[in-house]
Amino acid sequence: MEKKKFLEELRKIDINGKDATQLYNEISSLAMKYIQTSEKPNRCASYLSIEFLIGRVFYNNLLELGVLREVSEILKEKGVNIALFEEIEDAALGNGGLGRLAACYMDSGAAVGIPLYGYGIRYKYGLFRQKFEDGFQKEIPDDWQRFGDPWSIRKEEEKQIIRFADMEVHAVPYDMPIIGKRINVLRLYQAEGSEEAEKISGVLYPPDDTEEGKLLRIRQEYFLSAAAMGDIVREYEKRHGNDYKYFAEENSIQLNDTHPVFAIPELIRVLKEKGLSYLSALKIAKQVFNYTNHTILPEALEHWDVRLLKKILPEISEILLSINSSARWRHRKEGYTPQESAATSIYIHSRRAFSMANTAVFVANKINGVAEIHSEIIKRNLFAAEYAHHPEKFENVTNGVAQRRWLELANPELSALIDKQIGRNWREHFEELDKLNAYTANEETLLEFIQVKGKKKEQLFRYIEKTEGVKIDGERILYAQVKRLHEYKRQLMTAFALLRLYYDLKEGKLKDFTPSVFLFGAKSAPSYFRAKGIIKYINEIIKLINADPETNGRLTGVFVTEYNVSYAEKIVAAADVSLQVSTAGLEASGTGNMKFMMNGAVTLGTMDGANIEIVEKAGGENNYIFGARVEEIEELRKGGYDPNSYLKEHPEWKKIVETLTDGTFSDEKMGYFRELYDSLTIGASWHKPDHYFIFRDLEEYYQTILQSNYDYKNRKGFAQKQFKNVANSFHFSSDRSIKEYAERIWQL
Ligand code: 26V
Repeated sequence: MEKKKFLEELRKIDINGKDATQLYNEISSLAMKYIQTSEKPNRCASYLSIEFLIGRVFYNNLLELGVLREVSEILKEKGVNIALFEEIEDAALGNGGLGRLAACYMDSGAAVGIPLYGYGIRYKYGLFRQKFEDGFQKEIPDDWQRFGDPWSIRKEEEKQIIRFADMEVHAVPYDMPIIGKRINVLRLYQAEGSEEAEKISGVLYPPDDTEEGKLLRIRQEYFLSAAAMGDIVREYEKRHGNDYKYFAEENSIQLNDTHPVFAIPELIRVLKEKGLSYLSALKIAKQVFNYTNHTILPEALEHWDVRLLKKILPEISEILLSINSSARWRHRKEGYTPQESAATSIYIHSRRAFSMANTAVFVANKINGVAEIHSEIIKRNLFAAEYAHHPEKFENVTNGVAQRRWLELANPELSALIDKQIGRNWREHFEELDKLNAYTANEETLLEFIQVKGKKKEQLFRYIEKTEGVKIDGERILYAQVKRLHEYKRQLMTAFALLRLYYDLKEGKLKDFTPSVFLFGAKSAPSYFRAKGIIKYINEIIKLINADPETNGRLTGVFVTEYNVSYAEKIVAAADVSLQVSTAGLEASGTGNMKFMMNGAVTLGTMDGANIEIVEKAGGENNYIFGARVEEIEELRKGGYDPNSYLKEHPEWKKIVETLTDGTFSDEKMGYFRELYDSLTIGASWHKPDHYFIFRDLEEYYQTILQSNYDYKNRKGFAQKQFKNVANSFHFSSDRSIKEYAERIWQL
């Protein structure tokens, strides 16, 4: 980029009479003029994902271009505070970890100079925006495009036609530059052509509880897959015409979970259309595709009904059946037992449906989990049959996060402190953070760290006061649990612990309690009844606590509204304690845990996902681990777990849990709380009572919170634990992850 020229042009911008949106568009468009994407080499990797949770690009892009400071200064001269653009809402084209991971990986690919090209969907409406009414979640459509989209370029000339049996749809690419050592491209497709067509890129995860909803999901997944395959094949043909023998050499395609798995039959379909035999096409597919699994929760593993598929994608359905036959044939040849055959089957007779995960597992060259424990679990349980015969296909790549967004941008104050000790190189070489270990006992460094933490908390508390109307003052220890709302993440367990703190404080049982703030942030899927009940319940508890003058000043709860990437940047920088309390074995990795660690929060959590690696790197003595390990959970699941007898033996917890039904709190007769109570004590739908083992871990959780609270009294000692987490977070850079993908999976 010609930095000087850009800055000169920027100086000329007339700000008079322009509002934030106009200025934002003008400055962004100006920057775009100076961005030249890198040449795409013959050999590169493609990353297919149904979600890309980019967050706000304005500051990040200026940072990556190396002009953020200058732009801020020039604007200041003109009387504009660069923070003005925080008014511009970020596009949430994703809903959680999987989507944010895709965004961090794009960032890192560019930063370390790997040719990595993203393919996704340009949803008109991203994940809903959240409001609370009386403590109930309300969803508002996320019309992000109303601010303009200056960071993308519509590529009309590269539009393609995607064919369904009953309709044709135009896939129009919008290219977003991803800036780093290289400038890569994230290509998001918009569906056009008719009102029906437009629905395909209408909204992220449309409800799939009706047949129409399921069809729309299938259309979305196929739309993304077919557009991406069309693009990759077309690029290839520019170089080699109809000779496909170099295709596998030049392409690696990463399937981010199963949503883009239709890319497999689609590539085979296209190659057949070009004249290759089915078997040669399958052979190519087996070399180019790789699959990342991001969850083992059965309800999230996709199965598509053959009847629905036949209706709108008959050829794809036929090819899936052929792949199923190929798999059966090979399994026989390789001696899979009947049980193993059944477990790996692509077409599942009893459900009359295709297993998208098994399709990916059969075809993929490499299959990976996203943290060590998760990769072990998929080898041992979910994909055990395939692992028994093909251990060489399995890899682990532990997730990572982009330190440029999650440390440099989110926490300039801590970044400055790090720069002072070890220089600025960590932005590109995060392993250098290790050098901070030389300062973890340095009194002056710790005092500065405490100051930075205090400042970030103060900034967050002022922001919360403005946006949520909750006033928090004075020295507080800040506990944070921010993530999607799901039962397995056990926000409900935190709610119980919080209520217990409140009662114990009132009863004078907690003498030396350091004033604390419990912060929640989470969106619930709109149709997830129990998750919505948990939100309401937490909000009720918070209302009770915050209104009580007796505990006020010692305990505060806050459930931030509209938790998103930008809010996360503020929270991870401020938190003292990162709550990561999923049932062991169920959180594939977590990435929030890494963001908190980088910013000097200790992890208070279970031995699950990447928590295990965090503790391994930063030391058990610098974190707070509690609860059943995965082996114990697996044992309990086999039988012998009785949540009701636990409640009988622990009246103090019984009292707390019964606030769900004894009238302490009201869900306005909507039945939410009763249903939650029943799910814990009787079981509901296909789940046993307390399916996520809250009562097994509750008391230990509570004691661990109290321990951390007590330890915080020694502020310097606690800061040392926190700073050790910063110093040892270097393993969790997505630069490291993406290099592992490049070396071990893409052979780039
Ligand atoms: C499934 C569904 C089902 C339909 C409704 C919407 C929805 C949304 C997401 C999913 C599965 C997503 C899987 C996922 O996000 N996994 C997360 O991936 C992170 C990145 O690897 C990882 O850190 C988290 O532990 C894991 O939960």
